[in-house]
Amino acid sequence: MTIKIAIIGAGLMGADHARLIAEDVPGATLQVVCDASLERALKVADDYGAAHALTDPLQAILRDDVDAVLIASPDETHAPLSLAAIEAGKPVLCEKPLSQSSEECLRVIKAEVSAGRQFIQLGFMRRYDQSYREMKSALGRGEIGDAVMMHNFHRNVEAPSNFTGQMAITNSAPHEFDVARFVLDADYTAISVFQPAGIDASRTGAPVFMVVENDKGQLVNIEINNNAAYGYDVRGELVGQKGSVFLNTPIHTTYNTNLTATERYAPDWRPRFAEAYRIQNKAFVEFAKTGKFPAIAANSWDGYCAAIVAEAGVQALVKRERIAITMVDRPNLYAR
Ligand code: ISE
Repeated sequence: MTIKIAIIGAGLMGADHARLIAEDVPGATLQVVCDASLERALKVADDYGAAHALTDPLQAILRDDVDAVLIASPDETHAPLSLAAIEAGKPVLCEKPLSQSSEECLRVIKAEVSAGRQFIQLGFMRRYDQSYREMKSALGRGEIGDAVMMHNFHRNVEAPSNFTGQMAITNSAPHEFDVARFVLDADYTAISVFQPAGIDASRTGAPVFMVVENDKGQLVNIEINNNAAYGYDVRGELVGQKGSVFLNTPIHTTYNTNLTATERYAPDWRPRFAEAYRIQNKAFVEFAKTGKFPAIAANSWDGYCAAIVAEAGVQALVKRERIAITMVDRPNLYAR
């Protein structure tokens, strides 16, 4: 059985997912590419051999020749399109965040609960990254004792021009919110957000430093710096009572010239997490085939958990105070 996929959004991520589906994921065909710009949809459809290019996402979701939907359109469209796909009974791989509003995530959760099954696999691809997986299993095997804290940093070369100051927390940090929750297997209870003095806080992508507390009493700190200039750089360290696991950026080559050894950084997240995206998308195709939700993938509940801490983070930044995080009860559909 071949799963026919409609990709909604033909920007940076949509085009990358189209390439992956067309070239790297067996058992799936790129059927439709949909984008608000027909020109962009046609280009990506043409580049990766999709049968159709459209501009109306609802039409793409409802087509009889589409079995599954991959949402890579702007953040504010993720939840409405996910709801439309749930109504059409089609599985979705939705780019993060599910929504920047926890209320809206709850609407998606409600729709899945009423349907009695999960449809949404959320694109927190770092769960599939080898380094985070090793970190999690070292903790599980007891090699570093009980976890005490997790340090994270997440740097981009330059923030896109549409980035607002708060998007460091609502668009970039959700990766860390999710992956630290996944590694530590704990929920968040409070967040504090700091901004260094001497920066232009109105500039898009101004840096933030967060400290998040969880219900196991562990501390997670996260630096987001979207204008780091030198390269895409994501690292972290899980600190336990008996040791630590450091997350390196995989570097495949060292260039030796002019008496100097040089290692290069990726320009953005696509090469850094290429393998994680590939495994994630394969898991999605398996999910679309079997209806069995992939074991380690993020779901709508995880999307809600990331959104609620991001919302509290924005408040913490605005009010300059520690904000407590309270969550609704987890529905049985998402029981661990
Ligand atoms: C972006 O939206 C992503 O998803 C990238 O993975 C992340 O590194 C970047 O900071 C986000 O803004």
